[in-house]
Amino acid sequence: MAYFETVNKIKYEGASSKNPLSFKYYNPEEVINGKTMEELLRFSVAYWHTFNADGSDPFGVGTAIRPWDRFTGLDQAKARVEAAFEFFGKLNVPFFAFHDVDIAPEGSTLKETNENQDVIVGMIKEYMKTSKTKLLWNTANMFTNPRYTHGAATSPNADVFAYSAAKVKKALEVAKELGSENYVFWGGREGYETLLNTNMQLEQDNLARFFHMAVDYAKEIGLNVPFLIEPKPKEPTKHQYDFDVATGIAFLQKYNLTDYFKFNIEANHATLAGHTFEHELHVARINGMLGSVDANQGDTLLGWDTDEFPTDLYTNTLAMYEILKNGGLGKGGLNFDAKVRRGSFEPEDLFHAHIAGMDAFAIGTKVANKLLEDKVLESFIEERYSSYTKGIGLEIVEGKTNFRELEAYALQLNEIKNQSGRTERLKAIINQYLLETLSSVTV
Ligand code: XUL
Ligand code: CO
Repeated sequence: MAYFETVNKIKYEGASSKNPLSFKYYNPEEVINGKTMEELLRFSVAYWHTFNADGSDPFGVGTAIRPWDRFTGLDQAKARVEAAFEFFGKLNVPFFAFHDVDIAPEGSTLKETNENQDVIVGMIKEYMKTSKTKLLWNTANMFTNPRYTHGAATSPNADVFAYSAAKVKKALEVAKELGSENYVFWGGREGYETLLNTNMQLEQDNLARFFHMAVDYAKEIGLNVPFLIEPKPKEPTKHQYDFDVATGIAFLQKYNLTDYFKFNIEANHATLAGHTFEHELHVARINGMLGSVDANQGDTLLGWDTDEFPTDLYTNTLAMYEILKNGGLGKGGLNFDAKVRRGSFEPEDLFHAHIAGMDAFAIGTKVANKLLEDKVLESFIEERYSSYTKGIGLEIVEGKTNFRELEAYALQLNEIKNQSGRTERLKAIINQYLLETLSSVTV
């Protein structure tokens, strides 16, 4: 049966199309810099926001009634799989992502929960045989159930640590079974509420022990995929251990985990940490650790994780600039960890939201690619740092000088001349590229 009867397969129709259920800018077959947009952007649908969320918030119940809501339990989970693959096919999207609890209900025991997983994973595997949509990543939800109230791998309760290990063990087996491209760890409750009751050192040591056991088990079962840490500074805990990429790198270095982990960077998590999206992508990129992206956006007027669909062209341009400079996302993708607003409660809105995000990222990609082709920022930055390519600057970067020599050099300087950073000029150039790209595709 069809769950989205009013929607046909979404096609690229170009910017002048009046069909709301079409792509205006995302053309999966169009080649940019040697890759098709589909290969480059690797869009992914997040199961939890699209097939589980109902629009409820702390002040009110759900507003979205989905066609699969007339079922319950395992029957509902099966209906969700049918609906999901209909959605993936109609949206023509190459990837999806899920938490264990998104796809199958929890049972009253761990054994029963695992059995429910097996039923639905088997069904997903069948659907994947005839669908082009692959699994970008899966993960274990270790934050919703009350047992994780004090954390999972960082819980003060060793039984919770053990239970969490069992959950990740199962999720790694599922990743292997479904041929997942990556495995994600978002430490939803791996942090603390107050230092008055917290042994931070033990909690962080335990988190590292947990990651090492996950690495060992993945090796044991032949699961050879990047592990991705998804940083977030707060929410649900007051302070989360994977605060941002820089904090994550320090953690991975301290505990000898850098060989196995990269980062899954979420835009709204970056802004919650007081960074821009492009800052987090940049820090990961220059450290060779940009793994994948949770594509969404926050609201500048609201200080929490609103998980909106990423429609901001400026931000998407700067994000794609980092991604293109990284040579693409490798095995990662652009996963829409984004939800429709509570008022957009019709099933069709799920399509409108994804189309909006995909089109906005397609534009960002075109603008970023043109900026890179013309070496706009590269040339400026190269010139700005040119003092390090000759004379004393070259000696500094080659490690051939010292404080004594530098003092002697400084003493004979008459006047130090700086150059303008031209921030406003550069911002104007970005606007010019954005507008030029938009007018060239809107003919
Ligand atoms: C929560 C969040 C998660 C992770 C996966 O803010 O982003 O959905 O992406 O657990
Ligand atoms: Co996320």
